Amino acid sequence: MENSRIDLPIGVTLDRFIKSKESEYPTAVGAFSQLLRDIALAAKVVNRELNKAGLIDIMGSAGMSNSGGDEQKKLDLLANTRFIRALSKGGEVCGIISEESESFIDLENNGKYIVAIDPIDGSSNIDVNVSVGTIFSIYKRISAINSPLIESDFLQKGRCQIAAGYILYSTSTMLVFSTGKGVNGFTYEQTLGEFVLSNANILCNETGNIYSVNEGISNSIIDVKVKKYIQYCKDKEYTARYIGSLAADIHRNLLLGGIYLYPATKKYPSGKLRLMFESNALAFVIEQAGGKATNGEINILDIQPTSIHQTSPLYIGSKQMVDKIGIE
Ligand code: AHM
Ligand code: MG
Repeated sequence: MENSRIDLPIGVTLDRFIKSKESEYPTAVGAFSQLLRDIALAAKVVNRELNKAGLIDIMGSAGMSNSGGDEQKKLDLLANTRFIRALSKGGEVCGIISEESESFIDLENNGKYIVAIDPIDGSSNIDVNVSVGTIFSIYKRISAINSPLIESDFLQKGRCQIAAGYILYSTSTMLVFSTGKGVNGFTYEQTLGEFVLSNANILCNETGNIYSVNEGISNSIIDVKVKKYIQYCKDKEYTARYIGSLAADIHRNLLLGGIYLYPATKKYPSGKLRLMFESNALAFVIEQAGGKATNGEINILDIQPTSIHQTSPLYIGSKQMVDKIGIE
């Protein structure tokens, strides 16, 4: 893994960080930087809205479901609007897919980038004041500019991501992302209105003693080797930690070492989590930090997506722990 060491001090703003790293970005330096800024701006807006939960009428169900059949919360829709608006304005992004939208959005411009976004992940936690996240992936457009976008612009392997990350709305709000050269975390400083570098060059421990799985699904896990692995975690007296908010669960395990599992179950025979909106971005970040993510058979980043909303089992975290699942 190429992991460019940062010479910038903790506390440097995201903007300065982006400027200082521009020479490392793949192409179209200015546009890519602006895209990251747009994501950060939308994150600030969503953070502001989330902080009002409980004070104004933005909690609870919107009375609709998304294409995966999940109930949409008011804040799911609000965050979706905020991110799409922020990404549409600059012209850097030509197409967007969102967990909250049925099909892809063609912005009909000459932008070079495609964004996949889960605007609020773990939204069932909003109403009880528990951490939620935003998860995003950035790809390069494949089709020629000046032509309509096609599905293959979006159905790219996770390996093709040029950047990915998440925003965690929690004790503090953090933006953690990778542009393919290591992982850096920025904490939102409310009074300055700036994300500042707080966790430089995050590395995931090779192993750990935290396992994160919804134990309620234990009896309906299809893959026997996963059942055995969970039993192994118990035999070893590992610590069980599960928030039910993916970015938060991954973030903890990224910092402390651990594994997150969402296997195929009788209810979700191909897994619950969305490859394009959740698993790919987090797999990219974890791999850049030295960890690993698989679907139990192959690396998440090597799965060829066949539909925008497809799901997959997900085993992600410290490399040795993920590898252990495959060993009977
Ligand atoms: P969502 O995208 O509808 O919010 O669902 C995804 C969430 C993840 O954040 C979390 O890890 C998982 O679903 C929890 O699922 P479960 O409640 O089945 O354990
Ligand atoms: Mg989600």
